[in-house]
Amino acid sequence: MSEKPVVSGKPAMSAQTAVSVQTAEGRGAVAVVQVTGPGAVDAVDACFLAASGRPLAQQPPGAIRFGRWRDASGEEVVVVRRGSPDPAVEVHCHGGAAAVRAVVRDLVAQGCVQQPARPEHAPPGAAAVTLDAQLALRHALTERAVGVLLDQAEGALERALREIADSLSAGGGVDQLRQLLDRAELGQRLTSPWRVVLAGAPNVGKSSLINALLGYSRAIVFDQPGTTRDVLTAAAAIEGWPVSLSDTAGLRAADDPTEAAGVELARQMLQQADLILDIRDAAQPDAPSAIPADAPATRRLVVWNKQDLAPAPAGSLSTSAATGQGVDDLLAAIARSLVPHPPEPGAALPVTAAHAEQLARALAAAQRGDYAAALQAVQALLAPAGSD
Ligand SMILES: Nc1nc2c(ncn2[C@@H]2O[C@H](COP(=O)(O)OP(=O)(O)OP(=O)(O)O)[C@@H](O)[C@H]2O)c(=O)[nH]1
Ligand SMILES: [Mg+2]
Repeated sequence: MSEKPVVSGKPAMSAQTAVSVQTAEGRGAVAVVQVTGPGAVDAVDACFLAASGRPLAQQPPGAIRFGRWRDASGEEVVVVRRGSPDPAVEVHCHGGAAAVRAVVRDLVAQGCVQQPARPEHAPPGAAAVTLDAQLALRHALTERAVGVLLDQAEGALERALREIADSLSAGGGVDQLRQLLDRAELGQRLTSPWRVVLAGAPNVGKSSLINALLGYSRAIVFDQPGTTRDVLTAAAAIEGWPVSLSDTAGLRAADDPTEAAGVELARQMLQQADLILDIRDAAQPDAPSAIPADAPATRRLVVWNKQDLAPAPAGSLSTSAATGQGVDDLLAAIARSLVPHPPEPGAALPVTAAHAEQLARALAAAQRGDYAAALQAVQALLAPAGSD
């Protein structure tokens, strides 16, 4: 989750002055960039022209000053001088990504070192993984995701890793590592949703079904095949897990160029899917699956729709988008497919791709009997935040 440090042209100040973006990524009315360390006031003074004309160095701590950023944009900013004994300055600028990047870039050019935002409540000496979880919390997509990330932000992952380190020291730990790695996908999906794609032949009821799953009318439904052309994606929470649901054009060899473009888009969506819902028409039980052979061998659920018109094959997952029958069971099946073993409260899980990679390295080392290398990989995750 950490931002990439910007490389400065100037040598970094000897006692480090750090710049970090305190607000969440994405659009917001205002962003806050914080500068801390001995050179904070000078660095901001080099970039900021107060409306009063008086440099920040001549303002008392606590002063809030309006002015302009000294770059081509001349953007209006508010600067807050904080801190004694430790100097700190906050720059409040427009929330757009470009404005924030420009402010950070200019401060880095003054010798500040860019760092990931450090949450106010990060305990001193907290492991890097705990800080990562606190940062991930800002991007949690659902309340359930918040709950799981909060457990990690309060130390669940850190504690599990310490136990694994103890086991590795005693020549064990493989099963514990494997268990943690099994949850790596879930950890990352708490901040970036699973992609669930509805696909199938034209007219089987994909758009009707996405509307039924979402609980509101998002996609156009029509009784002619070839209705949906573009991919339509909507955010949803299924049993509290963040999911993006995509409706796609009916898969067939289409003559119409617009429809053919839609079918091509649908094929591309299948390549990125975490779960494919292969929608069939219960009234046409002998029709083969329309999912192309080159679709990835990812999770897949066959769903027989229009079960109000004809019985679905015994034991299959079946729905009627028209009456709503089976829709709740389908939601439950999607959740089970994505998260077969929901974590119990307080359970540990890795939250970033970097955690997962490091754990995979540790597991591979432990499996080949190199417990020292495995321990080293785990200890890298346990290093105090900012120590690398
Ligand atoms: N009886 C019945 N009709 C349904 C059901 N689901 C969809 N339909 C009807 O089937 C027709 C096609 O529905 P759509 O949802 O547009 O089908 P689609 O798969 O999105 O079609 P394309 O976008 O053309 O690929 C419409 O007339 C719907 O009202 C169902 O469960 N039962
Ligand atoms: Mg459709």
